[in-house]
Amino acid sequence: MAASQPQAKHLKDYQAPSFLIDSIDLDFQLNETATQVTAVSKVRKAGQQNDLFLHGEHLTLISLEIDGQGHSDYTLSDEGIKIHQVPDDFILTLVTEINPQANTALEGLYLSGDAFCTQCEAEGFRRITYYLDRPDVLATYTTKITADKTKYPYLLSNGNKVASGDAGNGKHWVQWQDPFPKPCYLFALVAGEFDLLQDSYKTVSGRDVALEIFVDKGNLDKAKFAMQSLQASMQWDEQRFGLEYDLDIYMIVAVDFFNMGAMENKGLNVFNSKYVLANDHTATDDDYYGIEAVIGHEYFHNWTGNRITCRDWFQLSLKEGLTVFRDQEFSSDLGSRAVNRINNVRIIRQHQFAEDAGPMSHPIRPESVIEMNNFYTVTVYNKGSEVIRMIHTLLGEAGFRAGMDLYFERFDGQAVTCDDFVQAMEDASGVDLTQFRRWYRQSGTPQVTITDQYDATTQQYQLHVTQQTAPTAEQHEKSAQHIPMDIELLSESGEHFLLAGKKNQVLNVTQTEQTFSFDGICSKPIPALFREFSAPVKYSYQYSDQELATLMQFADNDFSRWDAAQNLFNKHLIANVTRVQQQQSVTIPEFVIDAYRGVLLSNEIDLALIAEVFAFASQSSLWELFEQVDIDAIWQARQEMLTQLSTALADELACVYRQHALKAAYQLNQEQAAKRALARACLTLLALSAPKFADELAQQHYQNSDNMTDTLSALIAANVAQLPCRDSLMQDFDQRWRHDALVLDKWFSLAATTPANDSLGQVKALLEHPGFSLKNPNRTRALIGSFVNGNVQGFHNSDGSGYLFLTDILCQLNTSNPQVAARLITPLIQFKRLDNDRQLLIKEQLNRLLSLPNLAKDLYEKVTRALAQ
Ligand code: B3K
Ligand code: ZN
Repeated sequence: MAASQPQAKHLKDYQAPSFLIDSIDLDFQLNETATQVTAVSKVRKAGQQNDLFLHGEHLTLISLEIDGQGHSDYTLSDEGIKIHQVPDDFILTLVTEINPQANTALEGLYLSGDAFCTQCEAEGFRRITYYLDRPDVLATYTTKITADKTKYPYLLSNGNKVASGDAGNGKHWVQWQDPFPKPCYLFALVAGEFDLLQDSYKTVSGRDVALEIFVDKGNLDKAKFAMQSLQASMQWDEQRFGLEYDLDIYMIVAVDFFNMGAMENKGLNVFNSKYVLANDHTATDDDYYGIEAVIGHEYFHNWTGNRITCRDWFQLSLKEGLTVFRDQEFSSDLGSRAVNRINNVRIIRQHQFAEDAGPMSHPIRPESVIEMNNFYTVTVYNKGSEVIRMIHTLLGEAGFRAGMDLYFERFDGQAVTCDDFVQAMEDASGVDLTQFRRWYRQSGTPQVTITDQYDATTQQYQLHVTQQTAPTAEQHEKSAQHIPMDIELLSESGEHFLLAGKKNQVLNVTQTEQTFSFDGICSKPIPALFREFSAPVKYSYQYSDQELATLMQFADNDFSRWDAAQNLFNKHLIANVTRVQQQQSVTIPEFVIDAYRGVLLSNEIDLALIAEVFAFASQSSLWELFEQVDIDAIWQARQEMLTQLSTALADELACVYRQHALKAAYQLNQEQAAKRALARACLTLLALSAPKFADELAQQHYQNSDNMTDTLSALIAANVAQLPCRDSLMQDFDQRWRHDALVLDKWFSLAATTPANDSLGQVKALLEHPGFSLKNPNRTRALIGSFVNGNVQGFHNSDGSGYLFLTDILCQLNTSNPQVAARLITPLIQFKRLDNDRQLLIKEQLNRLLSLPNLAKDLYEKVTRALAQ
């Protein structure tokens, strides 16, 4: 048990700060093991209290002065310092010492390789100095950094560089000034030796902004795409939202040791190198799109997050949901809207629905938190974005834009709440969002059930809609949500019935039970429901195979076509799981195979969409379809269905593969990417029924590839089907790419997802690979994360060995990097729908964690919530 039990904080207890800090001057004397930080803050009283409490952790206090006088009336604790009897207005000078080298949690100031860098969100600044570490305290910053000249030629912080000089003894210094008041979570400092890519951007009002991307020595050629993405982001935000950049310089630094994707620090983003470095030989199409999206996301935060920030951390979705929405729109405007939508929905269905159904369920605005880092979740981010998207659907593009304009006009420079945002949307558009606000406080996935009725004599069609949200772990009472349901109605031959003159209509589902009537419908229609995934809900309607095939072919909305294919597969998967459980054989009707054949050979359907239809849902994403998850039956049913599809479509798959595979020198564009994706889908599926043939194709594919996307396609096919060439290709890849950390991560990830019987043994052996280190989050996620999330058979082995293995790793990470540990634990806490034997094995491991003497609060929160289920 943790020494003293960590306490939760509650949204309802929010109180405005009783002191404010208007400006802070920071001085860093950088040293790997003993960095001295001097913080001079202008503090003023804003409430009734006489004692000032400042957060601080892992700090050594050297001195404390008030208005230049030594002050010893204070109390230190593990959480911070309480300074007693302070004046109303004063200058507080604090000198502290920290040890960046010992900081393996990668929060606060730490070393990534040979460079110093920081990560302060959510509550990392308190590891740098004692401070009011809360987002509603906004101050202007000046930062002076002094360090060794040769080891740290670049000294960076937020804002504009205002002075620099020689400090003697082989040291130099640089001073930065950030004119925009900000909360301390946006503070950043970087010092190191880098290669620098420079460019510029002329803003819409004609200001020149210097753009700088810092990468490890030798990686300059891999920063170009990130630079283009940054310029594209700046232009897009001007065009779509009328938002211009505000400083004279925008810097991005790529580091190898980083807990998450990237961080939007004002004017100085720090990025996981995974989201910066790319060239055609090292990066896949998806890597490129990921870079574009994350560069965009962090850039868009400058307005949604930095200029307007959160009042408290419960409001995190104010900036994250909105910024995810903005980055999704950016990717969709630049690339394929359909492919983007499909992939965003895959995340919701696979991960967010599972979070809602698990012990960590929470509304997009959580109400109670022990460790804030545990709430950077698919719910806050991705469901948060879906909630913004619903507002966009309800208001329309013009209404939404008016709402955004009003939001910026009202709140620029302030720390605000989700309610403030919704109010601006409502005021600007006149659309009533009273009931809609419930999405912010109610967790869980609404289940929408739809039945219909058609009357040929009156030509009236009715949709009966019911909604119900099951109780979640932390919230038992649920009410009806305001759900926008975007529909199309198609005839049997695929023609559209016009709905108020249009092919689609958005229905407002607001009651527990509701009926919608449509007149003038001359034959029984087939409804396409939740077009474009217009709400983050699960829905059911008893479609026949024939109806789904019609939607796959004729729905106007690309997402709906893909979704119909999902429904068709899922419907038969569910039936086949039952058959497997009853020891019957798995079957797929000829008609269903024909429907897939029709898609594969279609000249009408976009290639990218065909590729998405043939990129079948992973094992664990199918779990959402079941109340009780029978891991082995689902595995068998899926595997056999895919093998049967593969057998039946072997000729067509081979033909489509040949038509599109490896046709031209690599270029990153939508058309080519679609061809590569389709070739991969064909090859991977073919490998299941024709391993000998696929083995030849995979080898050729690997040898002839001039890019990482195709190289990986060959490896993926060889890996999932355990083709004979698998081991030699893997070996060759390892030899070839051992020097490149990001590419090696792909190799670790493939190795971890091998379907071989002794996969756990192989993963354990790889802990000794020279390129592996638990200290590096990317490597840890590549090997351990891929195993526990992507290797269902290996991790969920009924002997419990996978659970034991993960827990052993978590015990180590608990002390070195609790944030990474708390991410990795996810598959271990979402056990409620698994069989009893596995549940028992898992609980045993969770109890083992709970008995650790120093269980970090990140893990404590998740483990206790899981065991309380
Ligand atoms: N705001 C950061 C995430 C910080 C995570 C802290 N554990 C990146 C982002 O969402 O843009
Ligand atoms: Zn973000």
